[in-house]
Amino acid sequence: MQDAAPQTIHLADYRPYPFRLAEVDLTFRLAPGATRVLSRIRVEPLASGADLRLDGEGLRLISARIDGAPVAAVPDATGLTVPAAALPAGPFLWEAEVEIAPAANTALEGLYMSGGMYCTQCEAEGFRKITYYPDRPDVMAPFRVRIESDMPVLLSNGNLVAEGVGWAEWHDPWPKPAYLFALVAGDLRAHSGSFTTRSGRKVALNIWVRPRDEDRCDWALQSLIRSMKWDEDVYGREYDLDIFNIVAVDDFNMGAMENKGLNIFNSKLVLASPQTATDTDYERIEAVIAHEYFHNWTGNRITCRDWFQLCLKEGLTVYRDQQFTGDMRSHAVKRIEDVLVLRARQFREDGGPLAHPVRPESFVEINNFYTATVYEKGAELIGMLRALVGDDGYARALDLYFDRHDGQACTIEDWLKVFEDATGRDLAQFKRWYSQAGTPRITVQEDWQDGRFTLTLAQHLPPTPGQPDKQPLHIPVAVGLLNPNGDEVLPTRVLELTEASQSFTFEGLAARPVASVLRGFSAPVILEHPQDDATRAFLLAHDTDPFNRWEAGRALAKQVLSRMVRDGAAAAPDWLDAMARLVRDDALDPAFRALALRLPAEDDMAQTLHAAGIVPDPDRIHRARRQMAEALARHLAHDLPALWDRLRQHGPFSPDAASAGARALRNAALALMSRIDNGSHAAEAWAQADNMTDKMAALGCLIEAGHGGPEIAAFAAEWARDRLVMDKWFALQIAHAAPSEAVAVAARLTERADFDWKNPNRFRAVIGALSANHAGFHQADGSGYRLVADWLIRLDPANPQTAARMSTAFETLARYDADRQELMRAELSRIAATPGLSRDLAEMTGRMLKG
Ligand code: B3K
Ligand code: ZN
Repeated sequence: MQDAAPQTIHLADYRPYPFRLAEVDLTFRLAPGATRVLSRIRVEPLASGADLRLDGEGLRLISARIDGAPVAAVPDATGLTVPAAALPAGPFLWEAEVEIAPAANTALEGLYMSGGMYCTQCEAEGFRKITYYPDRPDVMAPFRVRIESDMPVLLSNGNLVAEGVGWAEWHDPWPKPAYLFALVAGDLRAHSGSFTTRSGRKVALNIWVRPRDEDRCDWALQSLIRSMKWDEDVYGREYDLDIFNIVAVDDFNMGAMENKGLNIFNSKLVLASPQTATDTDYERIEAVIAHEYFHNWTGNRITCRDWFQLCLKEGLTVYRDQQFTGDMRSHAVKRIEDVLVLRARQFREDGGPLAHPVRPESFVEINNFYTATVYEKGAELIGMLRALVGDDGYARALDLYFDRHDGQACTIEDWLKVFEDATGRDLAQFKRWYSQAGTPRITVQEDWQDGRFTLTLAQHLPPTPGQPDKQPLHIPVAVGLLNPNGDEVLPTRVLELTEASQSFTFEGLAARPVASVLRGFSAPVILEHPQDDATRAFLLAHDTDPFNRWEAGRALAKQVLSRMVRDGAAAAPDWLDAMARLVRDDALDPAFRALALRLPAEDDMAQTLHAAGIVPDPDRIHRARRQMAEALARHLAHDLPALWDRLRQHGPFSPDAASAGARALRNAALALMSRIDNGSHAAEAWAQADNMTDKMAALGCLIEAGHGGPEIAAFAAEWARDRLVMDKWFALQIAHAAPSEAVAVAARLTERADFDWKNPNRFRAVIGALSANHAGFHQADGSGYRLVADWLIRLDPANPQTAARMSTAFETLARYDADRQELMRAELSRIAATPGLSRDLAEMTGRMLKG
């Protein structure tokens, strides 16, 4: 069915739904081409005179009845309306039967098929593709679901209440919005366990996968058990059903989905074995299992009033999963990783045409707002609130939130009010973080006079689309001071910046201190703190705040690299020496050292140069970064092979944080050595690798050294039948291709029979990897832009959501030179002009072209 004419939805237009749904009863008669869905809904009017409006898209209506009598409801493109005059005065029973075709559903939204199984994805507005329903998060109801199918395993939300051959009935007692509905039917195997909650409820846990994948589920199961325990220990939140099911599916638009009691996951975020998954996969699986589980309270028990409030559940749940990973692994390392992602994705978004507030005020397609801003910046806002009210205040506010709002659909106003009520603080100015888009810049000025040290902080929030003028924000800036000998003279203190410019004075200091500003990255801002190479090297060696220690090294590296890009300077000795000290410091966590050794990414440098008013040249950035790595490899020519030898692991593979950190450092050393040894260590590493982490690292180095042909072939021969491993194989070749070859490599890969482009993981592995190869995507002849645009146009009719998401490859267009900008605009215009373009992709290209 054709998309309805796109309409813009506004937060200001919110109106409560005029009916309550007391009970929802669904029967599914599953068949790939013609599934019948019968719904029986007890409806109670909340206001008189309201029409009954139900959402519905792509449904074939078979029958509709009210209290048993047929109603003449004529569906339109987005649903159907029963006029108030045709409704009984009091409560009534709505019954409808519709037909849908899951096998034809390539958009992977609503009920669809993946690898022969049925599954659903309803958030945000997919339930309307299953039956007629008020598909909005503030309409919550208990669901009873009967599934009829010859598939051996039949699952839905809640508890299993009855089953027989060819059918099963589920009941979810917790009122929920339709976006949390889920159904799965397939030939599945369970890897099972159990968890007993602190009040003694024994919960059956199942990870459902396709036959033969059962032996790759234990990490996910153990991650789930750790998450359940952690949420009890840290937030006092217990699980509330007798069963918790997770299902892995191969075709999935995102990572995973928190459906009540029946989470559905992209199989890449469930399945792990040492032979097939990297350390990064293991860490991500643990984090996403936790994230979806934590949604049970922050998202499901307390949900969003409307989709503008998405950050209410996503920002908070991301913040919770970040804390969890920090507790399981290392807070310092996790914070650095999170800030790297924030800068790479959210700052990038904030700096371009797609910038929007954490709580947007309008949208055309809500799926386009599952963004780094809503998620990652949303999480930063929680961290800032906590910095402002302290750990105790945060704990009190959260307890109040769960007490006051359990079972409700809430807003950001409700959220901030619990903080105000629990702590007595006024958060009116803080609230601007939710409505003003863009990344604030804070400039720092130091003054030292008569034993008084003054820091003057000034904030500026640049204009963003639709928001030319901004008000000052309430920003927690964590600061510490060090003595010139490296001792801390002022432990971390949170300064509250609320004015455009403000000074903070520190008295009683014997010598001019070195300031460590924005410790722990206490706010999502760009800090402009003029410090010379030597001061940054000093902080990298001495800062007591681990995040700022890393940050000093990063700022130094960026300073050095930007001089190399601009004037062809050589890698600065201060930086080389600082890196040498770090590599030799065995007291430092290897995972931390691995991160500190990682050079700034090319896209990050382009962003940094653009922010400094310089037009980035992707090829120059690429060359300078290579030279920087080579200079470091030469400088550490004696250290690296020794480090690499020393970190060799013996015994069976373990995915724990310490072992993963050692592998990360060892592979960082390998990557550097490979710059100057023509790949000889990488060849040795490849031959010895007994796990996927080391295999991928070695193969990447071989490709970059200009080798790897036979290894690429051997890898493909070994793993041809494993979709997840082959995704890595596709992506790796593009990620490590030289800039002038990346487009050709990607184009060649798209010609393979196993380039199953309708599978989002495979599409991302090729087209996403090309967009992420900075100098490859931005080839001056426009071939990178063209290939990506061709594939977005091809994907859009099949899967608008993934096409729209991948179109963000073009969001950085304003950074580059006039020729590249013109080429990128031409591709965006070509996409925009495609007949029948989806609402999703039309909104994205429209926003990018508008700028
Ligand atoms: N809530 C889902 C995301 C749904 C995306 C819809 N396009 C996963 C998550 O954030 O946990
Ligand atoms: Zn989430």
